[in-house]
Amino acid sequence: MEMFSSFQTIMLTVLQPGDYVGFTFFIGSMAMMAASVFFFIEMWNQDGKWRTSMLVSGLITFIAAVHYFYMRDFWATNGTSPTEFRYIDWILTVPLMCVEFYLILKAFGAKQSLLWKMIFYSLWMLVAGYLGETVFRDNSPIWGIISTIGYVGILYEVWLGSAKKLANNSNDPALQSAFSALGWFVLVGWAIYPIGYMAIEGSGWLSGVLNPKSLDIIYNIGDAINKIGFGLVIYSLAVSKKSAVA
Ligand SMILES: *C/C=C(C)/C=C/C=C(C)/C=C/C1=C(C)CCCC1(C)C
Repeated sequence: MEMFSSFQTIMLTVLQPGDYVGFTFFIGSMAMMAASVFFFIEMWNQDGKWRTSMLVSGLITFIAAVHYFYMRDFWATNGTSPTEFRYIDWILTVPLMCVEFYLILKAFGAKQSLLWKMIFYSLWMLVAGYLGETVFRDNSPIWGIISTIGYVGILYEVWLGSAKKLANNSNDPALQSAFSALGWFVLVGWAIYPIGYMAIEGSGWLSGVLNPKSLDIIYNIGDAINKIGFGLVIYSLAVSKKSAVA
């Protein structure tokens, strides 16, 4: 009996039927890993100047894959949100997504100041979000609003600011359509996260409506869409630019 109950404790750390959060952590880890293999291998089939962008796409999904392995175990062991791993992942991968914007616009005159501005906005957004989910959890809406200022800063750069102007002036239809696809990911795909944040138990604006567990499910769906989607946009751009020689 003694042995059986400790066996059960071990069994609890694997997937249980009905553990939808656990499922999405598991699927997320596999999807991120598969996407990384794809981007790392496909980068060698692209012209040289696109390899850095492809490498960054692979790094984004690879960093996420490693964090998903940890988050999956953390969830299975504790049954609580792996907030620290989540934000460590984001603080590495979101700035790398800003790097993607910079890299594809570099040939059209993007300056490093654009990159630093976008990284600054993303750090602002994520630090405020982390504080709202941890230390100041009772006041999560206020920190969510502070965080949204950083998000709006990124949106401004991409939809109206200097990044948009560079894309418009590029006279390169392939670049422009990739840029606009990335812009839609930031506007619609990234807007998934604040919805998850509003599920914070107690103080979240939607905490009466959403099950607290939906926070991680929503974040996991957002990550899969955005990280793999971003990489695929870069991949299609690289493929469309491939010189005709086989
Ligand atoms: C790969 C990870 C990505 C693209 C993460 C993006 C995260 C966000 C856009 C988070 C935004 C938030 C707000 C705009 C307000 C509430 C707090 C956050 C951090 C969830």
